[in-house]
Amino acid sequence: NAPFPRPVTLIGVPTDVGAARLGAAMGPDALRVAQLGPALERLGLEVEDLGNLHGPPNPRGERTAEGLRNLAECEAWNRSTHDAVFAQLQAGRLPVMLGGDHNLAIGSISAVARHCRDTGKRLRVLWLDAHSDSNTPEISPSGNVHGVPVASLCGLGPPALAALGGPGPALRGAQMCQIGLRSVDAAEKRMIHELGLEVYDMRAIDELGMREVMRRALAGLEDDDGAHLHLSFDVDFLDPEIAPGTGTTVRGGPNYREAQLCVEMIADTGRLASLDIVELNPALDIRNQTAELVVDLVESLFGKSTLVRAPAPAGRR
Ligand code: HAR
Ligand code: MN
Ligand code: MN
Ligand code: MN
Repeated sequence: NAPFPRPVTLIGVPTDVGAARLGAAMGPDALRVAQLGPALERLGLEVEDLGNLHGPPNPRGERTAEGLRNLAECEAWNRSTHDAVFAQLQAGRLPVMLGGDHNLAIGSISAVARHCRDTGKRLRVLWLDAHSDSNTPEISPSGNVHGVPVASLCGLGPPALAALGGPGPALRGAQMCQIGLRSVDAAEKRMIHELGLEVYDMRAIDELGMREVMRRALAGLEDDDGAHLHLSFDVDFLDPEIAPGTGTTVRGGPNYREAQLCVEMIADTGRLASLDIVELNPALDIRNQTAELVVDLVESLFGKSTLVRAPAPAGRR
């Protein structure tokens, strides 16, 4: 019973400056090769592909005084991402980031938060990931920016990143729900509690099942037509047996059916309004199977596997 979704804009963000390994910069094209746009069009959506954003190459820098690698490059990529996402939201469209490593979520989510502040929408962020990405520069074991976007969005990060969407934190921790975690650093665990994130790790999925986890994660959304749901989908959320094409695989993730149920239940809320697809690394993939799996899941996210749904409003096909 999801309302017919708004038009979609694909935005390629070919960056790996936030990651330890090269290759995620090829993610946008792998998703295009796997026919993401045509797949969404087959569902009756209007889709425009803006092509790729431009930004600096990866200097593979050392940690600087701020504690992070490639900070200036990450700032540049996130600034372009922020501006592109904000413009699409203002135009009433649903932006889909084709990543790119997870550092780009700082730009996309800060733009979404700004849009929600401007329009009085209630923002909920779902973060599907094997990792929490809640390190601060001080506690990050690696200095890689894809490990710090959550803390940064909550105001704990270098101003270059934390203030992208305007002054003040983009998010309160309680607005974010993380699902699928199974690799969290020791100090990062304390940060999760400090930030007040809602977390369902793999043990919660084992004990409660994906259905109950998603029921809790999505509680209240369906009935709230003032809600904006942003999904940040890190490909390493998925079990490496089905999704080898990503830089930091961790065994013991959701299997194919669990992943389908997860995105189908998100589709049922009808509130999805922006999406990041991140950490796809074609250099590590096998015949583009991970990109094809992601396209399959994104189809379900936009209602493909829903058997009974309301007809599209008049004037739309
Ligand atoms: N927690 C580790 C760090 O901060 C690894 C984090 C990132 N890996 C990702 N992000 N793919 O989800 O370096
Ligand atoms: Mn809106
Ligand atoms: Mn991540
Ligand atoms: Mn991850």
